[in-house]
Amino acid sequence: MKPVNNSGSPPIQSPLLERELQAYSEWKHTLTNIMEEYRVWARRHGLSSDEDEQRIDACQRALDSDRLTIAFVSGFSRGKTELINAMFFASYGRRLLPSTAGCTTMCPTELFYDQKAEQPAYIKLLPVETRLQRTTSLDQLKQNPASWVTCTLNPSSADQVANCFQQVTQTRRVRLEEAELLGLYDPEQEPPRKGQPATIEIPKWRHALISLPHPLLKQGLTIIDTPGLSGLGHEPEIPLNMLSSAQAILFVLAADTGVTRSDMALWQNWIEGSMHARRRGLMVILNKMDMLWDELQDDTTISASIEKQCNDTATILDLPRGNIFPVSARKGLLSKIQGDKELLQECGLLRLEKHLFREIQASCREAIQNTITVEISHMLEGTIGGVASRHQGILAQLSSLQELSGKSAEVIEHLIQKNQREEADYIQEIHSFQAGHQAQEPPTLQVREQREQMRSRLQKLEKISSSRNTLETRITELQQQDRATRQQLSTLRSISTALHQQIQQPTGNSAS
Ligand SMILES: Nc1nc2c(ncn2[C@@H]2O[C@H](COP(=O)(O)OP(=O)(O)OP(=O)(O)O)[C@@H](O)[C@H]2O)c(=O)[nH]1
Ligand SMILES: [Mg+2]
Repeated sequence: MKPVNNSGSPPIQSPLLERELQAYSEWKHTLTNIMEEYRVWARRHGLSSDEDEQRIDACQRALDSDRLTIAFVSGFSRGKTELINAMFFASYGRRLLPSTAGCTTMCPTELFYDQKAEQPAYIKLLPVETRLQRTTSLDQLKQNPASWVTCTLNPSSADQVANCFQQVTQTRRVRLEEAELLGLYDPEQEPPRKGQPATIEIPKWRHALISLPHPLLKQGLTIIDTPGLSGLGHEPEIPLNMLSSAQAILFVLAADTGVTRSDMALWQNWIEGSMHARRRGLMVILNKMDMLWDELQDDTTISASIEKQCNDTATILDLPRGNIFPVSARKGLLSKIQGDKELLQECGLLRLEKHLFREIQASCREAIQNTITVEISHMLEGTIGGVASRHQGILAQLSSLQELSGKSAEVIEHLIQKNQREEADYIQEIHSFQAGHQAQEPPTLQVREQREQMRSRLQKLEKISSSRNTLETRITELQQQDRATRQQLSTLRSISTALHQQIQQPTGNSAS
């Protein structure tokens, strides 16, 4: 895609964001691999259960579907869309999403990459008439392609993409009754005045889904652009759900006006309440900082007035000063497109981008760490515990058999010696007996009985000897099991260590 850039410098990409997201994806990939390694190993050693398999599946699905979501919220015309263009789409060399004076974005717009789609570059628009199907939630509507109007995007043409994006600004003029029926007009709040046309302008679309093969979106980033104040109020379900699931919310104000009454209402209605549940990821942007740049004032005076605006905003919204970011989205977009590094530094965008990614990565990692710690670490610990107690059992059995085996050896030795003595005595007796009788005389009854006793003793000895063999075989078996179980424990412990180390491992530069 050719950038529109007359300065000759290439447009500035967002290497920081791309690097960070790349590192984050690799971090998740390694976690998935460790779990898969465990799954294969556990199956081979007969240590896997259906429940364990399901846990691993659930964790891998969570890692797979994990998205970093950033939502932009403000009153109309504070510069949300321009900020999105500047932060993420400057490499297209032009303003990609429509940003003009007055109300521009008319419906909540989600930008992401749909890797499962056959044609992954599209814009899908939900007609406002679907508001008549009051029981149908956005999630249900998302499952029903027939409800949406789809346009295919050509990612190699920035102009074609930007033209298609213009649709999010579309409105329709309808009669007041129709607007009322759609829930977009309340005659009690705004009674029609005499002489005024009985029509009203309403958004043409309820929601826009944009899938674009863009490097950051492909890494799992989702960006949510919301319409100004009125749009949020019309579709409460959509922004509320989106805001609660977003890892970061950027609340945009204009630096020249500070916190206006309508900004305050929006803050109190939509953001403030969710702050308690949100430990991190809330940033307030003082946009249009360039409006405070004044050639007739020196740099120190300008910096002091910007700092004052930031401090005042922090006080009014009861936030730490570190959550307030003065930027100029317009100059940011321009500086990136023109490759002007000095202007990029001045416009405050780099500081915001760095902070933003540190925040969202940290909150995503926290969520993943919690899931994996709860699901997989517990499962691994359970398996290690099971194998360890089996090992203890093997060792106990081994020790008692070895003790027995020692005893049997003594007993057998004793018996053999006794038998040898008896045999010697017997032979001695026979010799003495034969000396007193004729050599060829048949053995007497007594001699026959003695021989029988001798034979029976020898049989007993053979039995003892064979049971000793069985005992030794069993001991050898147990010794083999001991070695195999030790090996299993060592493998399990190294998988567990690898998993924990990976969970704690910092990703990318911002984590350091
Ligand atoms: N001077 C200046 N103007 C800006 C800046 N950012 C945005 N604007 C202008 O402010 C106007 C509104 O910008 P948008 O990006 O459309 O604002 P928005 O918040 O998306 O507005 P809605 O979509 O209507 O809610 C446009 O004319 C922009 O060019 C900035 O940093 N400096
Ligand atoms: Mg906008």
